[in-house]
Order: sequence, then structure tokens, then C-alpha cells
Amino acid sequence: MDGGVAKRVEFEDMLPAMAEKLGGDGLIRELCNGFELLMDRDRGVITLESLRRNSAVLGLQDLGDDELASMLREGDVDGDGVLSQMEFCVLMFRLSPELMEQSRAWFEEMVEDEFRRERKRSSS
Ligand SMILES: [Ca+2]
Repeated sequence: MDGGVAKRVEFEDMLPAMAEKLGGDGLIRELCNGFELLMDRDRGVITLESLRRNSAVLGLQDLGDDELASMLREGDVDGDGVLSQMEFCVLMFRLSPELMEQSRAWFEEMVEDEFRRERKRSSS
């Protein structure tokens, strides 16, 4: 049995419960706190090294380099080899399909707000 995979599943299972407790905004703050715990303080991004160094805070200390690297690759949208805060938050949401379901409404709200602001700006 691969212990690392089990750990990761545990962490994903926590997210829906956290979402319920904290609400959308609170959860996003929590996830972004997670980012600060994992990031390379000098560069302000998550690198493979900083992820490896700090993985214990998320209960991911049993993950091997391969798994950490594939997490990083999975979340690295712009392909610069590191995770920005936004990339990290999106990855955390993607890792939990159930949470994604719950959070769709929050995201839609956020996106709608953004569009409304955008429209106001362009119409004035
Ligand atoms: Ca990136």
C-alpha cells in the first residue's frame, strides 16, 4: 500500500468539512494561508524545494518527490515551474471534486462581480 496516496486522500476529505465550517471567503483565506506556509519566502511562490520542506504542515510529509513534483506540475498553469498563489488555490480546489461542487456558486459570484465591475468600468 502506498501511504502517500492515503495521506493525500485524507487531506482532500478535510476540505469539504472545512468549507462548511468556514464558508466560501473563509475557506479561500485558509487555502491562501496554506500557500504562505508552503511558499519559498524569498521568492513568494511555491517551488519543489519549499513544498518538500513544508509538506508536513499539510500532512503531506509522506509524499515522495515524484508525487510532490506531479502536484506542482498539475497546478502550474503558466508553465514557469512554480506555483503562484492563484495557481495554488485553484489546485487545492481541483484536488477536491466535492469541494469544487460546493464552491462553484462562490466562484460564479466572484466572477459575476468581476464582470459587473468590468462592465461598469467600460461603460463609464
Ligand atoms: Ca506557475
